[in-house]
Amino acid sequence: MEYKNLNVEIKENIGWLKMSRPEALNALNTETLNELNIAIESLYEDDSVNVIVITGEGKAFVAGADIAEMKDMDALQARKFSQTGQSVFAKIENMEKPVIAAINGFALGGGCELAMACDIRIASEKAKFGQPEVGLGIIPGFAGTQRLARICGIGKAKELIFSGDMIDAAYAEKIGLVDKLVTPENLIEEVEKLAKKIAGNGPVAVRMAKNVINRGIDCNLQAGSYYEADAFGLCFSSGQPKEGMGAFLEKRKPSW
Ligand code: CO8
Repeated sequence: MEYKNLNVEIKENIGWLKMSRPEALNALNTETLNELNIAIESLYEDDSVNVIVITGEGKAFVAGADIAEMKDMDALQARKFSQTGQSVFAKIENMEKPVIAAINGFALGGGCELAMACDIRIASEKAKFGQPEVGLGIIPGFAGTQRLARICGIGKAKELIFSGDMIDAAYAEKIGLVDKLVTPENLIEEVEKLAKKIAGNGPVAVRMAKNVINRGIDCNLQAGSYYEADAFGLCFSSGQPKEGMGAFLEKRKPSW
């Protein structure tokens, strides 16, 4: 499918999804969110894709929700817009395939929220982060109040959200918002290296692991461990453990 505000490409089991609305620093309007929803769904359905990477074109990853579109919304339209973004980002978080955010530049407001919905955040040293919504008279609306507190802790979330401060990538890494920092020139290469590594592992095992980590974090240890044992058992229904362990014992690479 042709998208207006995204570029999607599949290469060697990796689905590359590039936010591509550079004239507005890739800001998320309704059209872009709807396209993102379709693209994510189609990469999920495509059996050749094991890992998804989301990145941005130009100097931004995503500079937030589209301020021009939001400005004249009434309360119900704003609520609907918030729910649309939340549901697309929940799809990214909940789908079983791993999603890496390759953060090339500004990740502000809805852009920071998009990055937080991804499983792993790798950022260029030039990237900038923040939840500047309160300066616009609004609050984060794509679940940023929830995910930032869970990722960085309640104090840091409040500091960033109340102040609206923009922070650099080094500080974002320090507070755990970024998992790995790389030079701008190496961003795609580093992300590709990780994506290929993940894509070469047992696909069912990787999906089960994502599922269990995500579900378990909302449970107590005992419930999460119980869920882990179920998922561990479920891996065996795919036949992939037999191949993975057989390959180890026969000193060869597994063929999934
Ligand atoms: N929305 C719409 N347009 C934008 C946005 C945005 N978020 N960000 C940048 N643009 C546009 C600019 O208006 C400008 O357009 P034009 O060339 O037509 O004037 C173009 O992109 C380039 O931007 P700048 O000239 O400002 O570029 P600079 O390099 O000078 O500055 C910044 C870059 C610092 C990123 C600056 O553009 C900026 O501060 N952008 C806004 C960042 C922001 O406040 N983001 C949060 C938005 S609110 C949000 O995300 C809420 C999410 C939850 C919504 C819930 C639903 C209700």
